[in-house]
Amino acid sequence: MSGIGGNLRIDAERLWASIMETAAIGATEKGGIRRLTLTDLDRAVRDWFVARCTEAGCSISVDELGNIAARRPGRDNSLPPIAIGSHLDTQPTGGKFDGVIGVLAGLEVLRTLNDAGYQTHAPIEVIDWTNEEGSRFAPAMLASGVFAGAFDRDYAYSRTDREGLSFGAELERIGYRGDEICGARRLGAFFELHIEQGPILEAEGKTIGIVTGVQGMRWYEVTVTGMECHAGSTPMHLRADALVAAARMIGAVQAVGLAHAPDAVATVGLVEVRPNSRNVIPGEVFFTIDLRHPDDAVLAAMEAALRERLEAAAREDGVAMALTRIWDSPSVHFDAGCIEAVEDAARTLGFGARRMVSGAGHDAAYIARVAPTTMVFVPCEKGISHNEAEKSEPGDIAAGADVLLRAVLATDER
Ligand code: HGY
Ligand code: MN
Ligand code: MN
Ligand code: MN
Repeated sequence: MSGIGGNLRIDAERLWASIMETAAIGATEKGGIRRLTLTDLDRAVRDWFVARCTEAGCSISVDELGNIAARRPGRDNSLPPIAIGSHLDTQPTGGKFDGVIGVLAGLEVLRTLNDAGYQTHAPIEVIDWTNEEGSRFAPAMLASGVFAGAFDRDYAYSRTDREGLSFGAELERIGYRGDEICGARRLGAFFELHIEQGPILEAEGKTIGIVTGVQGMRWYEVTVTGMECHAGSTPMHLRADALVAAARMIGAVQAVGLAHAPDAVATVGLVEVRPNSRNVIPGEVFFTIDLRHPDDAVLAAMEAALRERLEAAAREDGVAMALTRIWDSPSVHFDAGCIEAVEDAARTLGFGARRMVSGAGHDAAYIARVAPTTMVFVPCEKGISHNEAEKSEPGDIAAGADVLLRAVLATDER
């Protein structure tokens, strides 16, 4: 890349300070963040983001899914914007960096361009995608999925949390239901900076992950129905214990994951026992399953094996079992041109880098359907994420943001 663009570097301290500022919104005692989608804390961090981008001279648009786009004009505003983004919602025991660094690195790119008086050819947009985590409202990446045409608006609005509150009502309540049609605008390219959320970069001593794609992911819901009965007066051979059956099924989920390891992963993360009383034999258990694998055909085989095992367990334990797939996000391959821009930037800036597939899901997985897309990973300590102890170094995050800046400017110049 020619000219001053090649010499621009982000302000690492300012970026770190913005990350620590947002970490205070929903801070937990253990040093993490609890900032679930469409809660008052999500509204607070959105308000913070809109205020900072407005101060940076951006125009703000909010679409009907609550996706916020902060736009910095370029020389030719008829061109589709080059977008940078990620998410500001977190897991219940989330960390300071998951999603946040992708949005705030975008803000830092805008600030750096402003400081340098650098005018890009195309407009630049920084986007906060609603409900990436999928913890409160399943599935994950819901709003970037609507933007990419994977879901329709009303399906997203209809999704409810475990208290029965709907996505649409909560979006309205926090005041972020915009009127722009979600997905109506074209993006020229999309770049997402994210912590790796795995151990590879740290183990190899690399600073930058050049992300070539995202593995396939499927989510399921299981309801096991037995018979509530008295814990004291019901003989063991007369029971239809939903929790004992569910426990065997959960063991089967792990067995399916292990059978296709090391590339497969299988997780049961949410379990509800009803009536959840210590002297009642559980009559019903609800639990979720998260299956992932880089190869969609293997993912399909894992699903078939899972279904067979759960049905056999239900028969043997004399309970009913309903297994519903609620989400299927096929594996994704990112754009070769964007990948090269990231690879060239890491090489020019002298950072150790390697190509890799993402184990975690990201908004980029859906945006890749509608725009040339890729991701930049930076290490996190011991690969720990979705955990309040999540940690990433200021130097690594700054390196990722500089690679992002350079890749965006190189794409803008093409
Ligand atoms: O589930 C995921 O991989 C993402 O963190 N939502
Ligand atoms: Mn994330
Ligand atoms: Mn996450
Ligand atoms: Mn994610």
